[in-house]
Amino acid sequence: MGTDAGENANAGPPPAPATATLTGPTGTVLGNATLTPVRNGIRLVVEGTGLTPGAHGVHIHAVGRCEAPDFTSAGPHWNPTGMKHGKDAPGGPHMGDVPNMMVGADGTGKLEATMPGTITGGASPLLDADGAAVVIHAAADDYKTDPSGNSGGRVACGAVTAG
Ligand SMILES: [Cu+2]
Ligand SMILES: [Zn+2]
Repeated sequence: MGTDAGENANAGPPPAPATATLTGPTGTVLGNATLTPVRNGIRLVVEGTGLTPGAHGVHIHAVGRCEAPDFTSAGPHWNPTGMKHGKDAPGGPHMGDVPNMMVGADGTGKLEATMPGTITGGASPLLDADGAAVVIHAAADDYKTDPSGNSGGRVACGAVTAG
């Protein structure tokens, strides 16, 4: 008591993460994602469960709409800079391209990556008028085949909600 707020004057609030709950074709929850603004971009953490073991392509898609069962409503990969798909492709990658998620025998996996861009604010934020979605694919992303790295169907989708 009696102290003022001066000790916190330089701290500011921690950046609020944006979040997504990923569901499958029948509405089962298959994971969650957090997107946190960091100094050099966006820190993405995706945790999956109930998935088939192996590598799964994961991307940020351009539209925050997840209509089962195929989730084509989420649109193409987030690509405000007009690039090709994949870090190993000439003219790549999309800003929404991130590494594959490795899923273990127990059906769970975790992906952590830092991607460029801003969640809100700036010239082309992730959360623009039509939002954005996190999508997990059935197969591995080969990091070079346009437009989606040959990663197969969309098995889980979650619209990103601002923090
Ligand atoms: Cu995708
Ligand atoms: Zn892509």
